[in-house]
Amino acid sequence: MSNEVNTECKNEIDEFIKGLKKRNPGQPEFQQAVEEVVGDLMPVVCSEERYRKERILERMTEPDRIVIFRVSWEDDEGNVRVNRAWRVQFNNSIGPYKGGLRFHPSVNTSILKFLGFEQVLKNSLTGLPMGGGKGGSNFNPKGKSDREVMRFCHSLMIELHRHIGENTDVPAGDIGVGSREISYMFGQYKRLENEFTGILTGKGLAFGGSLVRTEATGYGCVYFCENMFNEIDDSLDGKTCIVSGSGNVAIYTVEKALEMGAKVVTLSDSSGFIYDKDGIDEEKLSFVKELKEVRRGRISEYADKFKSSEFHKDKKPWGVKADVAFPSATQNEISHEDAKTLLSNGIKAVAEGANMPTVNEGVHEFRKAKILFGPAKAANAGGVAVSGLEQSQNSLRLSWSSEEVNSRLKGIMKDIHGKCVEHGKTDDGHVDYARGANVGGFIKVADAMIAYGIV
Ligand code: NDP
Ligand code: 2IT
Repeated sequence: MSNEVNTECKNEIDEFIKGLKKRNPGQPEFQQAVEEVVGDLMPVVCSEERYRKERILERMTEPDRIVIFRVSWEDDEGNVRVNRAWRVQFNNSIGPYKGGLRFHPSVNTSILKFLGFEQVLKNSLTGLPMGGGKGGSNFNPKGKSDREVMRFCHSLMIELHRHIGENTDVPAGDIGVGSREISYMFGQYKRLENEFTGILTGKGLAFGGSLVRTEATGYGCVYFCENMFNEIDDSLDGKTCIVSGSGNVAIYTVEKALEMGAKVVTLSDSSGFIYDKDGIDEEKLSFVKELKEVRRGRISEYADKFKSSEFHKDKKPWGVKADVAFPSATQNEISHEDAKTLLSNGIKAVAEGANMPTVNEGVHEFRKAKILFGPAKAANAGGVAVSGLEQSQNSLRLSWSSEEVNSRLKGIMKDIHGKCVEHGKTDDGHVDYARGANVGGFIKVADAMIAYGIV
C-alpha cells in the first residue's frame, strides 16, 4: 500500500501490487481490496520465513474457483430475460465457503472477488469455522413483481444448487437479497435435491432461520463501535450519528444506536439522503421499516412525512456534522474528499457497516488522524457470525432464543474487537483497527493453508 501508514517492506508491497494488477486487469475493486490488506500483511510475511517461502499472499489472493452461469427467466409480460450470475468460492481452508449473494445491476467479477476476498478474513475473525465466498447476479430487483423475483430466483437455483451444500458452500443475503429472495431460493433447492438442509442462511423462522439474523449486521456494528469507544473510556451515549443506506444494515444500526442513547440524524438511498434535525426516533424508524421492508419505497417519502426533516436529492450525508459515521450502503461511498470533510467536521468514529465503503485514500486519512476507525471486515462481521450460528442451530436441529443468539453476537463482536487490539495496538497506545483486523483475520487462514501443504 503506497501510503504513509505502511512504510515497512515498501518494495515488496509495490512488487506484489504490480503483479496482482497484471494478473487481474480490469478489476479495480478487487485490486483495491487486496491493496488495502497487503500493506498490513506484507510486514508479517516479510518477518515470517514460512509465509514468505510458501508464497502465502499469492495463494490467498487467487480464488479457489469462480462459477459463472446464465440465468434465463420470463417477466410478467412474457418476455424472455437473460442475466448473468456468479459464485466466487474464494477459500475454504477453515470451513465451508460462506458469504452472501448480491442482486444489483452493477454486479461483476471484480466486485464479487473483492467481496469474496474480504469475506475470507472477516469470517476468520468471527472465530467460527467458515471459509469465504460471495456470489450474485446483475439482476435488478427494483420495480420487479414478486412473481418475477420468484421466477428469477428459481431459475438461478437450477444451476447454483449443484455448487452449494451445508458442508460445501452456504450462501446468504447481501444488497438486493433479503428474506423474500432467500425463501424462493431455499424452496427451489429443497425441491431439486429433495433435501431439507441448511444450505442458505437468513431463512424464515418457520424453516430453519435464526432469531436476530435480520438485525445482526447492524446490531453487531453498533456493538463494535461501542467497544471502540469503551477502549478509550467513552461510549456512544449522547453521540450524534450519521448513517447511509436505508436497507437491512442501516435500519438495524439505527435501532441499536438509539437503544445505546445515540441520536441518528440521517439515512439515504441511491436517490439522496434525509436529514432529520430532531433525530430519528423509534416511531420514525417503524415508518422506515414499513417503507423499505414492506413497500420497497424511496427514502424521500420520509421528508414528506416528517416536517423536522429535509431531503437532499442525489447527495450523500457525509457533510452533516456528527460524532460517528456508519456507512451502510455500498462500496466506495466515502470518497477521499468525503473523508477529509468528515475529519474537518470533527468525526470521532467511523464504523463500516457496508463492505469497503471508504476508498483507500480515505482509509489512510482516518488511520493517520487516529480516529476510531472500525473497518468493515471487523465492524460488519456480526451478520455472517449469526449466519454461522444459524448453521450451528440447523446442524443441532434446534432453535436458540433471541437472548441466546444476541448474547453470542455481543460476545463475538467483543472477541473480534479484542483481536483487533491484540494485533493493532501501536507504540503510543492507539489501536489501528484496520491493521489489527487484517492481521488477525489472516493468521488462522494462512496457518491452515500451510498445514495442508502446497495447495
Ligand atoms: P440492502 O439491499 O438491504 O440495502 C442497501 C442500501 O444501500 C439501500 O438503501 C440502497 O439504496 C443503498 N445502495 C445500494 N447500492 C447503492 C449504490 N450503488 N449507490 C447508492 N446507494 C446504494 O443491502 P444491505 O443493507 O444488506 O447491505 C448494505 C451493505 O452492507 C453492503 O455493502 C453489504 O455488502 C453490506 N453487508 C451486508 C450484510 C448483510 O447481512 N445483509 C452483512 C455485512 C455487510 P437503493 O435501494 O436506492 O438501491
Ligand atoms: O458481507 C457479508 O458478510 C454478508 N453479506 C453476510 C454473509 C452471510 O453469509 O451471512
